[in-house]
Amino acid sequence: MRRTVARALIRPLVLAATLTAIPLTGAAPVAADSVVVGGFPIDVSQAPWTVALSSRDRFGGTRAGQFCGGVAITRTTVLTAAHCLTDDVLGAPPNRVHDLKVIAGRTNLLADEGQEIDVQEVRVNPHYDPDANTGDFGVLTLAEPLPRSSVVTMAPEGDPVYTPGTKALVTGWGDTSGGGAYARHLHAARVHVLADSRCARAYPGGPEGTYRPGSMLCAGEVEGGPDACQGDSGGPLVASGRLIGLVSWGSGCGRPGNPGVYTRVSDVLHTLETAAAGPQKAPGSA
Ligand code: 4AZ
Repeated sequence: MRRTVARALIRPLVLAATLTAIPLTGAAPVAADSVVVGGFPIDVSQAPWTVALSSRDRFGGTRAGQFCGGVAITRTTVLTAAHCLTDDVLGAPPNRVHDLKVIAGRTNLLADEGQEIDVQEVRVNPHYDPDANTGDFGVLTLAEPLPRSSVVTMAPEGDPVYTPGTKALVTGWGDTSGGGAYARHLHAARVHVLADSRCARAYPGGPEGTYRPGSMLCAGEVEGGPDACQGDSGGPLVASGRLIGLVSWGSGCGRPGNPGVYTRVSDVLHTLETAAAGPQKAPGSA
């Protein structure tokens, strides 16, 4: 299977975490790619908005329960991918995962630094379509505030940082090899915003998935190399200090011709603003 969306991607991580004593000899490799996902280790102080989503109950303690990434958009609000919050990934609805936490300010998952904060409320984008992978975001409300310095601004529609060619940084604790080597140390990869036509060509539909420019953003390197990978989902893509994407899906990791697909943050903003405004009355209605 080549299309690496939520179910295919996160499931092996769940198995690896919960069945550590059972050899997975019969299991297919997470990804057949031999491509190295060309990132580099960084300190969380360089990207302090990057948080880890954790449940030790669900994913075991060897990597502090990390299973997805997230990003702080206010002191008590974290965005992540909707697909990180599905039964398929969690093995239960998110409100039944009682030790769901956000880990902030920690570079090495097994270190003591930073904070572990309980998630008080989980809201999945009501327009999320798990089959099309459109609208792939959810909103977590934290029980305690993060430091002000952890918050990143969301880039609004029309911001020039969405222009193809813009340099951006993606951060996370996901697979660093394309073969299931989940990091303990935070990593980053430098990528460029790519034209929608690149992802439209790579993901025209069928088994590879369909790229939808309205709610998705295309980023990577045309020649392959640096890319997000399994376990980075929900984490931030930031350009000029502004959030433009959340790691969402792609085919493999770092493959030439298969860029990373991100949730488009201007579309997240639009959805959140529309929801905040409440239901609109139809023109002419009482
Ligand atoms: C994932 O499952 C994932 N190379 C994220 C990004 C990409 C593939 C998989 C794109 O978290």
